[in-house]
Amino acid sequence: MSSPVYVANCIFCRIAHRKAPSTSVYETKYSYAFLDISPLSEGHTLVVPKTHAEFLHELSDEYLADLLPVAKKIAVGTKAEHYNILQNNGKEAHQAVGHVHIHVIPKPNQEEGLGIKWPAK
Ligand code: IU
Repeated sequence: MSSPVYVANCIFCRIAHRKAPSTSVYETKYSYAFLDISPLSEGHTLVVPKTHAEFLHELSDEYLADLLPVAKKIAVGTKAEHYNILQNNGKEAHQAVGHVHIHVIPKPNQEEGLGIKWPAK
């Protein structure tokens, strides 16, 4: 495993290294998943690599390879039948936070909701 890059003024570096608060959902050696502070739906989760990279193409394959399986695990854990997986790169693509992150956005049944219980098992 290559040494993780930690950028002290990056909020997602701080969250991934537990130096800023977040609601933890799941983690692996390479990735950290936490609830979005401004969720678009119940269970809206972000998956970030535990090393700093602003854009997807700047992230090493080692870290990149872990992100999608984690996003899948989160999506399955929500038990949502329908969901969005989103990942933005650059301001023109609506990236607001300059640290790679994958959005997992469950689409709950409007009547029943999801009743999500984190952390994911
Ligand atoms: P975007 O893909 O960069 O546009 O998404 C950034 C997301 O990060 C957005 O949904 C914010 O609500 C979320 N977020 C967060 O969960 N915690 C934070 O401290 C900050 C942003 I700053």
